[in-house]
Amino acid sequence: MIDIDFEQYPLTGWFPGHMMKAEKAMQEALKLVDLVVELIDARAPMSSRNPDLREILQNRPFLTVANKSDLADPKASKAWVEWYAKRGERLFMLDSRKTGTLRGLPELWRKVVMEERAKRGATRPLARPVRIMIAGVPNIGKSTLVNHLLEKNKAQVGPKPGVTRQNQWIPLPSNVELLDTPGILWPRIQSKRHELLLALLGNLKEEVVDKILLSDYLCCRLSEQKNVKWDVLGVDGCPNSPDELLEGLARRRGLLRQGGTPDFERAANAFLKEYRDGRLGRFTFDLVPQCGLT
Ligand SMILES: Nc1nc2c(ncn2[C@@H]2O[C@H](COP(=O)(O)OP(=O)(O)OP(=O)(O)O)[C@@H](O)[C@H]2O)c(=O)[nH]1
Ligand SMILES: [Mg+2]
Repeated sequence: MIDIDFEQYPLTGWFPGHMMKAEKAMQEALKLVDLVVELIDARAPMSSRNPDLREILQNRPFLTVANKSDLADPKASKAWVEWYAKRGERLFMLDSRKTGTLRGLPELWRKVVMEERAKRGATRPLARPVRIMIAGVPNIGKSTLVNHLLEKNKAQVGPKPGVTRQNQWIPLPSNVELLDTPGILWPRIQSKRHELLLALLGNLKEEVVDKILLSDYLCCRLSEQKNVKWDVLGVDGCPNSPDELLEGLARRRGLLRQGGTPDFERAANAFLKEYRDGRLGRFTFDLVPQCGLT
């Protein structure tokens, strides 16, 4: 296992103004919604949860959906679903790009809303569509999910954070209205490792994080995992250091500077891309807490 002290590097503190505005807009839209669905990342079911969200959303009925499960370790996903269940919460695992896995979701959400209404003493049926807010960190797939539930590309989607800039209501045929919201982070990410993990998952703006540092972090995290397809990168097994990996990758792919020295920056980008495209395997970076229910 490779170990590096990442805490020696300063936090970026990336929390752009539009997120603060988005948070306010979410708070205002709250009174209109019956249910909030938070999308988290199946690869990091703890670290990709916004710790402030439950407070922001007060007592609204709340569901958690772990997206991008196609990139997470299936065994770990099962363990996370069980862990949530022990706490009396249901966690759904989703690959929101696959329409098949989404079937029945709006109906289920509608049922949750009806149950909540009954618990709160409502006796009359709802005379309007059920309204559901889709919230979560940037680039987690909120708009992709909304489009696939609608079976039309109405919400703008893109492989970087900050694509959705405003709340957008999207009516579904099943008498459900979805509110697509801009992704938000929280202003106080406490540790560099946490920030690097979110950057690795694509939740932070690319430009704010040093690519070589991020690739060092990825190398460390993969060195903790089994079944990494290191051969895709042209190395035999887990390297001894991130530099060894990048140097091997650069030489193998001809990513060289003038004079034949390895181009670490381009190698880091290639490494990150292979991981993000899922070619190195499926990994979950947050472990289920072992003792007790925290
Ligand atoms: N592998 C994988 N990729 C996904 C999944 N869902 C969405 N994506 C990809 O993730 C990227 C971001 O998707 P968006 O739907 O724009 O994400 P968003 O949460 O709306 O992002 P913001 O509007 O920036 O907050 C796109 O490149 C999608 O194709 C999934 O389940 N698995
Ligand atoms: Mg979006």
